[in-house]
Amino acid sequence: MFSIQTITQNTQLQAISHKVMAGQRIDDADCQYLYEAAPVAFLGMLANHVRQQKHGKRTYFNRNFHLEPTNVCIYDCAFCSYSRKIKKRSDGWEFTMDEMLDMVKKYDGQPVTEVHIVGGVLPQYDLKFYMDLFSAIKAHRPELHIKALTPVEYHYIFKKAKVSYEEGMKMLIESGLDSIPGGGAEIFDEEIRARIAGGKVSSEGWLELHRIAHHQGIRSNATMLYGHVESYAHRVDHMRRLRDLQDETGGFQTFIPLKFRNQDNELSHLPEVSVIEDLRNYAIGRIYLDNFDHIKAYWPMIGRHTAQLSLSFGVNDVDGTIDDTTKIYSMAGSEEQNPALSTEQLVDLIESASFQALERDTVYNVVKEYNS
Ligand code: V47
Ligand code: SF4
Repeated sequence: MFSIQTITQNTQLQAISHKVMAGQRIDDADCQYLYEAAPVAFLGMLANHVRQQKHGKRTYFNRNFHLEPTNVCIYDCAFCSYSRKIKKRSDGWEFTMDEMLDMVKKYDGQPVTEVHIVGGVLPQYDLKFYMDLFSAIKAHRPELHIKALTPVEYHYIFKKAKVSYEEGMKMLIESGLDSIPGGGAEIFDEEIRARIAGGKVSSEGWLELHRIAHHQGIRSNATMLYGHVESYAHRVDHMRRLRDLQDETGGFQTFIPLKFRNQDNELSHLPEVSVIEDLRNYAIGRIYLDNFDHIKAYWPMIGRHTAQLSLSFGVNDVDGTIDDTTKIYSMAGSEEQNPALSTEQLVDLIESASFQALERDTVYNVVKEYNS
């Protein structure tokens, strides 16, 4: 008969698994211990149990594309392979409003449901620019969900426009902003953040902007950039701050662990962590973040094969079709150099791992159920 004792003789791990099986929350010390001591098979079993309780075999994807206004940036994050510093501006791109609207119009007649807008930070992309952009997109295609910008941009553009976080967020929502992606979180620990995050928005600022967005009625995602100079304790601290805010507002939809990729950036001397560590990290995220409904493997970053494996380690979302519209990860060395998957390919990826595929919109309404 299968039991937890057949997977591990370690009594501390057995005690943690009893808590999880009983639907109890694990604490920070438990989480730290999982990182330090739990074998990947044990974590997979436990995380898969939690995911099956919440979602059964249901696994989501959407039809989306990205708009990246610029890859020039005033900040200088050590892990970023994408940005061209302002001094090397001529190497990068800076799209105009018209160019961006043309990119949106390219999808006319296609059943995409979401545009994800994120890029570098530059003075000309200010609050007014984004208000005009969102309004113009909505005027052209009202049903297209705008998931846009992160606290990195919000902090900068609201400060420049001399408006409070609350006022700025309200103005963007009135212009058409529908939800907020999870970027810019990196690692919240202040010492690590100072080393890698190039002077952008503080951890407190990141959390406060999501809190305000939730209070104003929109949903958001959260990321964690792992596998660089942080320790396990920093990952636990990061997830604890997210779990606390989620207890307060309930506004987060999805947690997205992002694996540090080491090509062409200031941290290129660091090796990337193993696939085993990726799977352990997804599983621990699922087990610890008991108040997050969804855990996403972002396939353009982690690669489609690891994304498929992750479905047995607590993950229940693989992001979307993308249509080769993002450069962040190919420039950082991901195996996905021209990220684009058709819905058929995404469904096959999910079904061949023995899960059920569902197309969703950004806020997890089901668009289509597949039962091949
Ligand atoms: O904040 C940048 C990360 C993030 C590297 O909410 C890197 O649905 C690894 O947040 N190695 C932006 N990661 C992307 C993002 C995102 C992506 C997909 C879906 C959603 C969502 C959000 O990309 C940045 C940073 O943490 N990043 N460079 C790198 N070299
Ligand atoms: Fe700029 Fe974002 Fe790259 Fe940091 S991660 S340098 S804020 S584009």
